[in-house]
Amino acid sequence: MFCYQCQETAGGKGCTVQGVCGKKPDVAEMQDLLVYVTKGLGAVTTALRAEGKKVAIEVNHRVTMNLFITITNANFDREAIIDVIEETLALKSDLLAQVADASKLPEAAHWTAPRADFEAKAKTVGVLATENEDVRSLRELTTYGLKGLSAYVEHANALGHENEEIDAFMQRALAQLLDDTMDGDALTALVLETGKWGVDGMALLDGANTSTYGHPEISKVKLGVGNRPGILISGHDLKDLERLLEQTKGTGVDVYTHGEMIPAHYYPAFKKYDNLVGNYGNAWWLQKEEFEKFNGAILMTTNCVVPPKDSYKDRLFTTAAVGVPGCTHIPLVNGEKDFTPVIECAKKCAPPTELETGEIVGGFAHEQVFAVADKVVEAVKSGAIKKFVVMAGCDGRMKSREYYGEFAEALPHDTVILTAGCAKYKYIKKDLGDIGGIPRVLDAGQCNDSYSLALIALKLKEVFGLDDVNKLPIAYNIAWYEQKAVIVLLALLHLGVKNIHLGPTLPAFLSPNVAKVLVETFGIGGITNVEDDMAMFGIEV
Ligand code: FSO
Ligand code: SF4
Repeated sequence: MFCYQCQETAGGKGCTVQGVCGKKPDVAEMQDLLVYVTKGLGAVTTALRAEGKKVAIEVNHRVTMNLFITITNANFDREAIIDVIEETLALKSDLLAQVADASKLPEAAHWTAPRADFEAKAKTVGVLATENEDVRSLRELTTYGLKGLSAYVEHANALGHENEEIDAFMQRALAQLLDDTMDGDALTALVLETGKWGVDGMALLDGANTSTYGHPEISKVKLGVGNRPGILISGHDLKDLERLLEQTKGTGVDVYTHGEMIPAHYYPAFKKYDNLVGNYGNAWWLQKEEFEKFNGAILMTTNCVVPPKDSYKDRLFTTAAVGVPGCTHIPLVNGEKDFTPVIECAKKCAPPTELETGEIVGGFAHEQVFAVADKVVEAVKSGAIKKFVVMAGCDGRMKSREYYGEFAEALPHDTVILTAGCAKYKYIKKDLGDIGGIPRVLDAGQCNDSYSLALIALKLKEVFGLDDVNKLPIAYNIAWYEQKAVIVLLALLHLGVKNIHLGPTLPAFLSPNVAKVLVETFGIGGITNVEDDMAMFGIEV
């Protein structure tokens, strides 16, 4: 196997024996093959569109789901992935028969084989199949951006929001990743174009979430527990949370959010459920201890699942793109999901063991921040706020990420942290105070809500009458982990944001030449230590 798509990749170079995430080589291979056949499907649908033919929504959904399955910590179930490859091959064959002139399509568009041959093929189509390291780097950077984008589009689709243009782009880009005539310049342009569609994808999801559940508002989220059995729901899928809350009404089972589901509490529509108790635990990487202590049923709606311990494996359920061998998967049947097995499991469980008490405050997505914009602008003008620091992104296992908690604490009191994604768990429970009533940590929501942070920056640019978003007093100190963070980064680059610092380490999939282009064109950099970085960001401590 060879995988270097996430920040925790072995030795900062690549996982070759087994994933640091727990992904075994036989699963990694099938993910490689799934990406390959999905590229082939993209080539077929792109040819159909070029011939003026319509591509069905189900095909678009197949592509996004396939890519989502291969995101870090989404699916460890080899058999389930093989089933998806078979389904994709069948779909691809049907569509290929509709292409008038298939002679120019790449090999991946034509390739099909019985299950028994998957393994041999998989070994030939991985990341290292591209020999030139710069071409490989640009191809993978695009691929990871597309994976992140597919997750956001899938969540929007789950709420009935579609954007055929984004799907058409993703499929065309997949096809272009098979095209050996795409040189470095063409691939660099494709990377940047992916960022453009990343903005559109996040806007699609923002529209889906806010039109369905209302605009996030300042909210307090409880961290303690009740005395009834519970279900812990993790991941990003708000539709699954809604279904679960509807189905647990009157059952005596409480629902708690975990990890990236915490921002659900900020949406008006979820406040009406009195069995939505609060948030339990922290970011994804602490789940082994926290799921054990939760005692109840656990529902993983998206990444990030860690291969579970036996102590709670029978209480862990998956749905959508997520898969863990041996855990019950709740399928979508006729547009609905039946969470009865999850609820019945919870009923037999003890209430959660309390980890902490207190509450956090969040809900600072675009509309809420715009509502207090006068106050914010006044604070900037008076000098009460000297700088905003975007600390969005991801949390993870590496000890080096303690930097982010230390950085947040070391920031002077005239700075405000803008955050989104699970990176916030490093500092959201610390009392960093407020500036004239404005909390010093403003959490917009999930990683996809980085879109809100971009809108807030654009709004500030307008209010202050600036011609360039980079003239704002905003520093970008972003923590990344997996491929959704890649699409967020590409989206920010598309919006013209410069001098973003990424940590705790730069992506292994950036070749020296590609990294050089990003540094020279966009001022992208890494991090060092809190003290030096404060100076580097021009923050006076
Ligand atoms: Fe992932 Fe990062 Fe959203 Fe976390 S991009 S790791 S679970 O911030 O948040 O899915
Ligand atoms: Fe390694 Fe990350 Fe790939 Fe897992 S997802 S195999 S940890 S690079």
